[in-house]
Amino acid sequence: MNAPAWLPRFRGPLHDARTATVVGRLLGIAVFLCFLTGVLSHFLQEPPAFLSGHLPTRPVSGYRITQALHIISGVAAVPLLLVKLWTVYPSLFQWPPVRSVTHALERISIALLVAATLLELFIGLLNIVQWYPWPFGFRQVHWALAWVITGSLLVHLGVKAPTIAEHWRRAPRTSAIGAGRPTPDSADADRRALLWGLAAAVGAVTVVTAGQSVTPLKDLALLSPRDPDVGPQGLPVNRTARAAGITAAAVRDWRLHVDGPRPYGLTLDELRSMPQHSVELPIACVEGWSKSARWEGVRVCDLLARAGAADGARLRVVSLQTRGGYGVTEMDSAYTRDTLTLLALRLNGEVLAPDHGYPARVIAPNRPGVLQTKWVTRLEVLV
Ligand SMILES: Nc1nc2c(c(=O)[nH]1)N[C@H]1C(S)=C(S)[C@@H](COP(=O)(O)O)O[C@H]1N2
Ligand SMILES: [Mo]
Repeated sequence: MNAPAWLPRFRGPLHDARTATVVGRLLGIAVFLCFLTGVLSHFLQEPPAFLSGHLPTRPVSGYRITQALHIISGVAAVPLLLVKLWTVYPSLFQWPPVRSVTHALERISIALLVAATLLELFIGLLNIVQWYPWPFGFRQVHWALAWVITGSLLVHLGVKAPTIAEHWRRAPRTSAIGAGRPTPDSADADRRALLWGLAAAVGAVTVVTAGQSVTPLKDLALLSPRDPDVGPQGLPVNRTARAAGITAAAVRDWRLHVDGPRPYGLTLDELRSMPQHSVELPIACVEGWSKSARWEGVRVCDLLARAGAADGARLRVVSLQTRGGYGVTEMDSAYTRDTLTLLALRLNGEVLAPDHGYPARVIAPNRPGVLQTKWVTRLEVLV
């Protein structure tokens, strides 16, 4: 069947399978890295039962690195995806549009793959700039889309496996035959130019975002919404005390309550008279910025032992917060057991600033920033 005359014709040499394979490979690496670091981040935030008690608390800055990689690979995937789509978009106009049931399924899976990936990257980018203009929970949707992408990507790779295999290596030079006619490798120079341009684009977006967690690049972090140096006590703030609805009265009447087999309460002075420990740990936000700091306070394991909790108890942490999410979090036993996990009272040599969680906040090793709960008032031992 001939294609109707109104369909566009494409003659550009880079709308070919070799370019699609080369760019697809690079995109695949970025997506794979993003997927692995994303699964890790999800498990640290919402541990499945089989990981309970086994969450890794070392290296203490592990999450700082993996989440930076997540953001960097996600941002790098944007120019890669755009070039990949540009390379293959002529096949949107293939004729006939549907040849068989298998062909129809393949086209549906690609539509799903493209739509889900565009949406995934888009909401991820908005999350980096802390803009949530939608009514759904970001993390649940980001997680679900990751699996839609995985499924449709596997179908896509399966269908395209023969083409990918055929174009994995550069075609051998065949210029001897058919002089003057385009040969399979006549597009090589164009392709090389495209890939250099793409490398420059990926390099540029990486350099201007990576600085929010890679300190030597911090002056180049033009696209990062947060400067890791700006904020009280040298640390950025995501939610201020005011935004969390922390009132002066609530802070004045503050006591720490520890619920366990032998519940007790402590004033701030009593807490300060317990053995104090000092740790160097980063806040590593899921949005990609991170910053290391020195924290001083009481070990969570000491507080729990005093309440008669069994070694390695799980914990619910309740803050004074009255508005917005993350006021109540749970802490896996891997952290409660760890002597680096503190109920911190001081930051970088000073009493915690109100925006950093005064009077007391949680700080634990290798933990997503979102779970380092501020304005803590109650620790509940879970059984
Ligand atoms: N109670 C409470 N604790 C919280 C938050 C919050 O919104 N409420 N935000 C978390 C997030 S997302 C991060 S990244 C860190 C930021 O800590 P900082 O403001 O001390 O730098 O605090 C965490 N602790
Ligand atoms: Mo965060």
